[in-house]
Amino acid sequence: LGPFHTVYDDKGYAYTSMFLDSAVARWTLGGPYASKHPEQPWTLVQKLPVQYNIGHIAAAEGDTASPDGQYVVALDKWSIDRFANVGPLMPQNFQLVDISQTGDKMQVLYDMPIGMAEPHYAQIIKAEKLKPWQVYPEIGWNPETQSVDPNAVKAGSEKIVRNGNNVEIWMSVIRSHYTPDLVELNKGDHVVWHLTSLERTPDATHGFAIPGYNINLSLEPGESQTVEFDADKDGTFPFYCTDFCSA
Ligand SMILES: [Cu+2]
Repeated sequence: LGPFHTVYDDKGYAYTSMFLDSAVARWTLGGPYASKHPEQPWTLVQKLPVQYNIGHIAAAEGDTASPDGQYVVALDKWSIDRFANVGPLMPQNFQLVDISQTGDKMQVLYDMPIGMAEPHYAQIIKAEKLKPWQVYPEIGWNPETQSVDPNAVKAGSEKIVRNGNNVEIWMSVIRSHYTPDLVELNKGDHVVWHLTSLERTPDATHGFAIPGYNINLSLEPGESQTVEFDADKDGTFPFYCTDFCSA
């Protein structure tokens, strides 16, 4: 009952999410796919219970011309009694289903609670298809323009320039240190603050927080960012790295 979505494998089976049944239905395709499985074409082979009320469903490489056929993930909307209850909001539940054997041998291998909104459409692709950057291509990279930011600084060229009430800061960021590490402003100044991470080490992310001004940045290795604010409060305001590298 309650069929929602259908995905495919490499053995001529289709998998349909059954919302009201809380099940994954495996059924056979016909035509050119009829010889890939031992059963009759267009036949229900197995209804595997999942916990609970599955909406979307994803098969490994399932939307390509060459599905992988090893795994399906059931994206279940409700978990109810599956995990320790910590309040009215219970987690969604992703379940990894082994579909590697033919016939009625599907089984749930693993539960993964998701503490956020209802799981919707998802894809599973081979990891080697992803070629992510580990650090930005050059120091001072602006991810919005995909180029080196004109306000990026190199080590040694950091500076603070005051022009009347306008103060512009070019700061570098590296493990355990911001340069400059002291910035003096007057109440009423307009502040433009450029930050450049000099890091080339993968995963060496730094942060930059001035809690007194509600400023909170994440600076990935090599990234450059600019933040702008009006210094409208008296006092001394600490700034520090929220990735806790001691800067
Ligand atoms: Cu840091």
